[in-house]
Amino acid sequence: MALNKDFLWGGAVAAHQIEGGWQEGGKGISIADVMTAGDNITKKPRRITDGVLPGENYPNHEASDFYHHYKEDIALLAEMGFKCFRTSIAWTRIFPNCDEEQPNEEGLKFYDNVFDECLKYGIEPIVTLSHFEMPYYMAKHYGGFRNRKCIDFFVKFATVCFDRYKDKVKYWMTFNEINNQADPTPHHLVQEGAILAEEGEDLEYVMYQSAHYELVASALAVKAGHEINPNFKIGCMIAMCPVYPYSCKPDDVLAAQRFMQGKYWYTDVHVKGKYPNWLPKKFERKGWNMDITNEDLSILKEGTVDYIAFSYYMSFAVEANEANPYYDYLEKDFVKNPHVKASDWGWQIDATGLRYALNWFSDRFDVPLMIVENGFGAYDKVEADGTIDDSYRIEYLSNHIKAMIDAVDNEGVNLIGYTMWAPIDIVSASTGEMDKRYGFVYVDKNNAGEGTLNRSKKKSFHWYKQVIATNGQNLV
Ligand code: BGP
Repeated sequence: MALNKDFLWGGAVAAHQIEGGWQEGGKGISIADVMTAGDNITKKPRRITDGVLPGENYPNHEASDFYHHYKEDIALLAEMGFKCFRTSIAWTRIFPNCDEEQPNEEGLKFYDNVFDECLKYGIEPIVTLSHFEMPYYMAKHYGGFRNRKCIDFFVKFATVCFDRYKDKVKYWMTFNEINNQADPTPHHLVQEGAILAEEGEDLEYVMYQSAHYELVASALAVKAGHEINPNFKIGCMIAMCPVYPYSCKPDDVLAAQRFMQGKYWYTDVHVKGKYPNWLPKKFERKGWNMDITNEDLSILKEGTVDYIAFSYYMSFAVEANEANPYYDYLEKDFVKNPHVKASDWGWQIDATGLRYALNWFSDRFDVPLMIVENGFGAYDKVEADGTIDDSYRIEYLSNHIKAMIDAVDNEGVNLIGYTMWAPIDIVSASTGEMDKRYGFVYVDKNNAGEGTLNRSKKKSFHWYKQVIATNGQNLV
């Protein structure tokens, strides 16, 4: 058997993409609640509005209504044999604005119910503390993580959760895909740092400064968590899209290496507790006066994570570009990789890249790894008899699981779990669409928000059930 018998098979979602109930149980407005729906066909992007405005379509307000369907949904996960279920705790259910003295009991109770329901079936809850759903109030009134004060708000939120669920949850992660902001577009900054970009700001500087505060907040949370329960496993969460050189031209190879540095330095800080050498050099070159104190540097050292959780969907390729002489990480320098196909959303499909990613982490960091997202967003068709043949999803997942098993079996990668994204159809984070589906379970709701919210099983539901039952041996 390549995989350990305790291997954590499961699936992953995020509160804002599945729960709905945006105003229930005393919940506050999160940054996801002010993001409108986009559309892949017309290429309409999501917009961030100044508060919740009348007449706009905010898909996360209802999402898949897990808030009212969680029992039914968790029963379906149990039917597939899930060993674990990754979700996030919506920060605004616990601290609706971020700066309240006391947490919101009704919000805490909701997650007690969800975790109890999982535990009833022997499903281990795995929890992300912050998954693109920071309080809107924090972004608006404090400037999000560009403000050092927000470290305290996060640590308080984390500590309340650790304390409350210390006997129910063992695996935690702090900030989802903290490194998505490597290319600091306003959209990325809002999702990762809850920063509303201001006119004329140097977004790159703002990103590095606020990412530093987030990393300090994460380290403080790790320390606090270990004090509350020494058995906790608290990880970071990294979006891993390996960057390949477009050719073997030395400058392309260097560009790819520098892009990997630009996208993955966050992992160094989380795991090794220190900045890689190239970063202080960059700050110097830019002439930035960074607020990084000696005390911060000690905190980073003391609050290193127990494991690396990462998402993997696709790989990128880059060509050296004279207009980018320092090889700063900018997504506009990416080129299409002619050797791989792409999804309808242009995400390059590359199972070998997952094996590469596992080896890349394994060579650099001596901590366990967990794949906490991997999946295939696609348009699904419901046949007249109600069945859904999503063989393309099975093909994507089985190729990736095969690559993952090869990395464990052949290269000895220390991998403890795999939670595919996302077992139940939910709102897409990047486009706000319902029709970009990942699930084994279909949710009857479309981009326009129409549908019964009824759940039904796709072909992949039965496939994943036997993948788990055979511990990954039977992938066909
Ligand atoms: C990751 C996010 C998830 C999820 C996933 C798929 O970046 O952590 O929240 O949404 O990507 O992306 P999308 O929903 O845009 O298809």
